[in-house]
Amino acid sequence: MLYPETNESRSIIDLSGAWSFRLDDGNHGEGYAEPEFIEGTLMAVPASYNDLNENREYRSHCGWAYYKTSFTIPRILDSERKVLRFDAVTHYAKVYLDGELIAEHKGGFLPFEIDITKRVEAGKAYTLIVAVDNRINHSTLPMGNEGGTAFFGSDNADVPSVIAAKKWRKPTNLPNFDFFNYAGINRPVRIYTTPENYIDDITITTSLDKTTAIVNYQMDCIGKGEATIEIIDRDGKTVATGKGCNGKLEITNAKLWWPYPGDPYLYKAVARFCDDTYSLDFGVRTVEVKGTQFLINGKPFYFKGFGKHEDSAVHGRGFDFVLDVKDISMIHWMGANSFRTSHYPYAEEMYSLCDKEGIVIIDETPAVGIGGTTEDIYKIGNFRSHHEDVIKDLIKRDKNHPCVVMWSMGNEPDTVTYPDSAYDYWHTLYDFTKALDPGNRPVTFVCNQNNYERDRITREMDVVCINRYYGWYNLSGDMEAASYALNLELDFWEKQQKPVIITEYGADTLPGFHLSSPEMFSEEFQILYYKTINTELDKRSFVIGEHPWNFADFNTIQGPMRADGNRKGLLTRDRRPKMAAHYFRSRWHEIPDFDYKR
Ligand code: GCB
Repeated sequence: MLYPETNESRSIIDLSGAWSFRLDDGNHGEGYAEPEFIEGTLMAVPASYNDLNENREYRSHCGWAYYKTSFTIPRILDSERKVLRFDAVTHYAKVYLDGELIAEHKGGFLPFEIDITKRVEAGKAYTLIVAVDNRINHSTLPMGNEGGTAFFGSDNADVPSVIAAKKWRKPTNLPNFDFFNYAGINRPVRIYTTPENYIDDITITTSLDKTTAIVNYQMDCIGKGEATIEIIDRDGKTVATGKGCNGKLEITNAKLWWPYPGDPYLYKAVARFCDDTYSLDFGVRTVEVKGTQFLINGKPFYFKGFGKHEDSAVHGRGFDFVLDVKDISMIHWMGANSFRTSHYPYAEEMYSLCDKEGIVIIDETPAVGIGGTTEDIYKIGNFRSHHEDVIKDLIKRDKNHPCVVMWSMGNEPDTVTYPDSAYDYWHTLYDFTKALDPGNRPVTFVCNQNNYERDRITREMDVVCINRYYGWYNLSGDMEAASYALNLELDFWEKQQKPVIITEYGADTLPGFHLSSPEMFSEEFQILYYKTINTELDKRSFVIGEHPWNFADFNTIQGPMRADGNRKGLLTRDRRPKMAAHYFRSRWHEIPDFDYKR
């Protein structure tokens, strides 16, 4: 799916701004959205609505909310094809144009679009209403906990009064995951235009034959016309040209895309079809898992980076370009080279920044929270087809980004309560994902701290990605015992002969809380924790990456284990470094991106 661009043949009308907004009061049933109903309070688009109004309902709302705006297409665009594009509406959207339902979309982190050419006339004003549902359950990704149990705390205690109170209270969202369930129109809404005959999609894959890049391209064109493609290098020189909707091109002495501080070299593919044009940046690079190594351009890469979140004060999960630029700067500052889009696909703009800045991404679906019940979630949940749709859409959206080097199908599913069901589910999904990616990237999912001997499926992934909290959630505060336990587990993984990334490890830390003798929550403990674990990781050559949890503090559901959010950030929520950020900064600037542990 192509990101909207303005060029000689295409234009964009940005619908960002102040929309009218109202929370459903629960009296109108699902998806009620008449234009008269909607006049409400002011709401920013894009943004999460939760922190933008002091009424507590905004934060705790569970159900539908309605947005309304209006637009007019300029007459000058009358003859163009017009597409209404939503980059992300979280989690379920119904779109009404002048009162008529024109689209529905499930899933809160990927784009969807509607061709409105036949529905709108240039020069006329239209009303656009978007109904948004933030409810989560066993059929949604991320998953809600239908058992009525809060993610944190002992809400499940067998206390009659508590059980009665849970039945009595208003319907409430119970996330089976640890980040705030921010909702709303989280990413931009745009109308873009194309000519009548247009380029619908472009797929570019590259491989290398010594120093020559083989570039395979595929243009999905709608209508009649001639298709051509031109590859332009960074100096503006044409290095290859092709005719037809697909073909194979060669770039001699190709410059490769390398992670920073290497040169993340990008070529530009200018595709033309009839009157339409689209320019796409792409990189020439290879990715491969070989033995216990992860090779980029044939060289063993070491992942230094983080699990992140799209999260900031006021905006919530709303698209924030300023924050993305700041985050990239902090990633470079710390000497990191990668991150995982935990726990959902991020805004497309971030991937383009990472292409340009040479930052490697493990691209994750929103499949987080699969579990949380004593029953077999793979049997009682109804999420498989949605999971497949999300993977299809993710790959369709991100397939051309050189920064994306691996797909993560999800985070911390239950793989041990019913290990055979988990095996069947994830194995078949792995095959499904593999078959879809034209770029043939490695595929994985991220496993939680569990009985790794009982878990049958994690070891089957191309790269074993494990989240481990030795010394925090277990053996709490005892880093000697944590180190002992970690080593026992690493002995197990060593035998599997797979590359392993520690995709999460960390300790909640209150900035400014200092102790002479490190105990939990102090800045000194966070450093002790990481130094202890890193010492052990450094001894194992099959451990090919370290992703501390988390890049920055972030908001989550309130509960007895969280004071003002999850505080495991190396940075505070407003991106100030804790002491551990300085520790990693000096460590990572010493660790090479390639050939570490050789
Ligand atoms: C995890 C989850 C992550 C949590 C983290 C924590 O294993 O993957 O979403 O935020 O632990 O801090 O508990």
